[in-house]
Amino acid sequence: MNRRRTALLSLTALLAAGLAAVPAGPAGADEVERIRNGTFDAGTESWWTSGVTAGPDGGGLCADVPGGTVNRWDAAVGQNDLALTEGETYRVSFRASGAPAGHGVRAVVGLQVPPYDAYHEVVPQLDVSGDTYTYTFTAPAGTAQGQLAFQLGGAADPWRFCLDDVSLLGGVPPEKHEPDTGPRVRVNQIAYLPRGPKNATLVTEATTPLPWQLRAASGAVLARGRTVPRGVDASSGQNVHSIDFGARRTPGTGLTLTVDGETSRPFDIGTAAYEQLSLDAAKFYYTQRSGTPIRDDLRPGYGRAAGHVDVAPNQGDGAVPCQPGVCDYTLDVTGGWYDAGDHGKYVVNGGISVWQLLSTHERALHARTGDADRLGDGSLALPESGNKVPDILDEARWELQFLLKMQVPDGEPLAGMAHHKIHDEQWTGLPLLPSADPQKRELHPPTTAATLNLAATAAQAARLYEPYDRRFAATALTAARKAWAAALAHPDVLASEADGTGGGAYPDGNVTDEFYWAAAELYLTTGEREFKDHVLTSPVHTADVFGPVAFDWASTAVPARLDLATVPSRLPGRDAVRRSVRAGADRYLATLRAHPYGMPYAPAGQRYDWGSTHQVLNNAVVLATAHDLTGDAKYRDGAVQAMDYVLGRNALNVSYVTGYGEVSAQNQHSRWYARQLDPASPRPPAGSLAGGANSSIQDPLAQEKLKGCVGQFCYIDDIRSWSTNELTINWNAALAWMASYVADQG
Ligand code: 9MR
Repeated sequence: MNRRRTALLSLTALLAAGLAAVPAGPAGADEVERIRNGTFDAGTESWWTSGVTAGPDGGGLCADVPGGTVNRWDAAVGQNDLALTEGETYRVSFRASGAPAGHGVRAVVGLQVPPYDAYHEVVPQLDVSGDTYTYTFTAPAGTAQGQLAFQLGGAADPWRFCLDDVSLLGGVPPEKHEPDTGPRVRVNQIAYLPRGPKNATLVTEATTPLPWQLRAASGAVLARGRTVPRGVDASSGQNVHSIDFGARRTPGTGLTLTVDGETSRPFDIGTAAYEQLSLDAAKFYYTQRSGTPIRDDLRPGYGRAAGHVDVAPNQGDGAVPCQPGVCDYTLDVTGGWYDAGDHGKYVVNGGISVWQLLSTHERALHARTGDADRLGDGSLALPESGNKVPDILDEARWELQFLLKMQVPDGEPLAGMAHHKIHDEQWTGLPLLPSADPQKRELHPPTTAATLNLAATAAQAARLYEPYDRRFAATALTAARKAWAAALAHPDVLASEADGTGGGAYPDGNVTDEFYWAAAELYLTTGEREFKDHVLTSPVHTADVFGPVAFDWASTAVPARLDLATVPSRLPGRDAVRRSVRAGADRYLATLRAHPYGMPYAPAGQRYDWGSTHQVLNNAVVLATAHDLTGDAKYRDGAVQAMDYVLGRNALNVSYVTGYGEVSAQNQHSRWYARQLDPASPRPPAGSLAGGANSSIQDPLAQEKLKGCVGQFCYIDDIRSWSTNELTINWNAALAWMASYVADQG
């Protein structure tokens, strides 16, 4: 299932720290300079210019950049025919200034020929006096047609750019990555519930119990105890102890744990943070919307033009053709959410995301501790707020309407099926606003998996929107039935693993679980015999589906099982379904109890999955559902404790949720939350979940910095690391579900 994105244009930029002015040192023995005439001693020889008036000035080169160009590449200076070797590390450095101050220059090393892949890019802001900029990167591919370009276009007014001392040194040593993991006492940096479990992990060489103190912000000791040595933790390679301070129930803020000479990052005992997190995690979706302007009054700092409406340079999603040879019609597939940090829209991932947001609402309707007002009308500051429909349903509908548009129209051979995905013909670079994407958009072939995702979510929608909009509910149910019939007629049309240019492949070789899921949702909505029979005769119905990873976009048996267990129905044998959920939860509980970091996640060989943070959360969803079903506090305590890992109780001492915790992920891979690359771009909004540790480290940055990493350590908070640090609609859905659940336990 590993997706390669080698042609990605997003192998980019450096941390703000890397922007410091560092003089380029002399070349060492094996270091080879690739730039010719980098000091401009021979005038402009070897350099080209485009869209600017440029010439030698003050020992360097200066360019007068016209105002009013659209794209960065409309005005540029550069050098071609640089030989780059795959896997070799390069240090690129240059001195640059800009007048007036504040203009950004996109300095990019990449291909001078199509598809113009960027191997490394940065957009530093220039000032008038000038600075030296130095970055290190490893070339993901080799070429004799490498280019270093300084792109200057896109400004409204003319400005002047000056450049000197340009160097591209090959054969430099890769930069060693030493994560700053802070104090060795690892806590949930947000909050522990007053009546919930309270656990922490200490990294230490000590092998005997150590005394700990829980302290108030004032320094006063509130509680004391002794650690429990746990030996070497396989998921991190660290020797650790665990700390249990669950006896302390009094709410407080700014608390710390002190042990072994170290003091933890601060945390609260309270519920308020989870109430906020349940909102922020769900608010994430509005700024992922395609096809509509994002209102700055609703999301200050995040307003932007509509993406992929038919306004240049977008080619728009209003009439999208298929890939050549796939179909001869076009579809209006505007709307929906962008999947992640890319501009693609994928039905299978949209499906699981919609299901989990709808389930956040549906759980609140049925669970003892559920509070459906939490995400009710007016809660999420949406354009639709105030329409008397719960905001969470308004948000999910934005994607549902897109999913419906992906259905093959009547009269076509595959009528009723759903196209797998729609995205750019080629990968684009970062940063790039959705409205600035110039690529051609294409529909990819329909698949059985996408069709069943449509059937499942549209069927679920039919029962949940019924009280608010009967017409929409009826439309959804009709589409779901049609999709179901089309999937039965075409039961094994699979997505190609090779279809990963310009967007993710999302291949899934087994759709038995998708059939089961769609049948379950159709049955729960209609009660009809055909769907009941399919559920009862599916091998998935009685299979052990609670593996190390409970569910994700490709594994949808558990979503079906959870809904069959919790949504009222007359399904024969429903008790056995409920017992199976409980048995699954018992397993995650056992994993959690054996884990010194308290996670219900221990993949074989500690090989962390792509998006492991959401896998931890989805396993916790099973625990939470067992609690909803049985009322047994041990399941609640397990579910709640799983949040600790995501919020800071981990080997890296980082909260994977932006804006939550003293140190949190800030640089997730995204084309429009690209602050790390461009100071004019925002960071991801508060409540954005990073994918987290991924043992397969598919991107070149992670391959360079994290080589040989163990489990939890396979993560880096860098925008270039798309395999460990992206943000996505399906991962945030797991966070939204769990944050709501935890808030309900207050
Ligand atoms: O999260 C997805 C992972 O499970 C798959 O193995 C991989 C290959 O298809 O794709 C991941 O999803 C990415 C998608 O393909 C494109 N948009 C960004 C997604 C997160 O990286």
